[in-house]
Amino acid sequence: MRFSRLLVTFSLMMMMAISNEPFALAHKEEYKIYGFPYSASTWRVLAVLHEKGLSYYPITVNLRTGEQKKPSFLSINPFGQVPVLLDGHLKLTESRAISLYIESAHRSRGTKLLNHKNYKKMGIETMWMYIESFEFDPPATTLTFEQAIKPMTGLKTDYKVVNETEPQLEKVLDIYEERLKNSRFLAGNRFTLADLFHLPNIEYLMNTTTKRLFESRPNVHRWVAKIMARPAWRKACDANAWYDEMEN
Ligand SMILES: N[C@@H](CCC(=O)N[C@@H](CS)C(=O)NCC(=O)O)C(=O)O
Ligand SMILES: *[C@@H]1O[C@H](CO)[C@@H](O)[C@H](O)[C@H]1NC(C)=O
Ligand SMILES: *[C@@H]1O[C@H](CO)[C@@H](O)[C@H](O)[C@H]1NC(C)=O
Repeated sequence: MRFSRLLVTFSLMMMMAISNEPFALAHKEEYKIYGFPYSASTWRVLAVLHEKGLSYYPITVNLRTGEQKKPSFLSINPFGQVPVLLDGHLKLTESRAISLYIESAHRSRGTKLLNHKNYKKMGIETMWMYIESFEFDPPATTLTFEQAIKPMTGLKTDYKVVNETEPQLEKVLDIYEERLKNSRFLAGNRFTLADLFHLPNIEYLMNTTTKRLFESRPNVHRWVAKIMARPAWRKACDANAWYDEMEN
């Protein structure tokens, strides 16, 4: 009796040591995600969850009916935006912060999306994450909004804005083209959060004429093809996968 209890305790300790995170398998309802299956920022977080092999509990906030601006949702995120992550009593907004949180909480699980142990590598990775946020995202989001989001909601694309914004994106892509000559991914030879953060806008932009800016740069093109093909990404931006998860 005592021996078997000891054995159970020992096995549990071993499991925790191996997984480096207590109760890693009991996460089924651990993460609740308020999101929308056509929302680029929601996809960013879902990509991380799929890379890590974590399931999640999806809560749909219908952006098409303006649910995100209703008092019930504003009490969850006063900015009226998705995604929002709930981990027990912890609530986080901002898709990149949520991504970093999940990656840090499950560093040894699934795809390792950052170098937590090497502060120099981490520095480079953080730098590329911020380059995405401050250099790539502003023009990319404008181009996505004009050419992909507006038409979906019955609004007209402003081609003057598109024409003015594309050169800003080109400047960034020229720098990426140089970087990717000598590096398989932006922060080095491994896929990291820095690459992943680009995917939501790229997914939309590859359906627009802006696609040519990516395709005319061979190293950028190779990188885009490689990151877009990741199974975790294909699942993240598949609306059916969101609804399937709701049924589980
Ligand atoms: N910086 C935020 C942006 C979130 C965001 O823009 N979410 C969009 C969907 S992709 C949204 O909720 N839009 C609804 C609205 O603003 O009314 C993040 O990365 O999470
Ligand atoms: C945008 O640029 C294209 C290609 O140069 C041009 O044909 C078009 O007239 C421009 N549109 C606007 C509204 O400036
Ligand atoms: C891009 O276009 C394809 C083919 O029309 C479609 O299946 C896909 O959902 C589109 N992707 C986005 C992000 O709109």
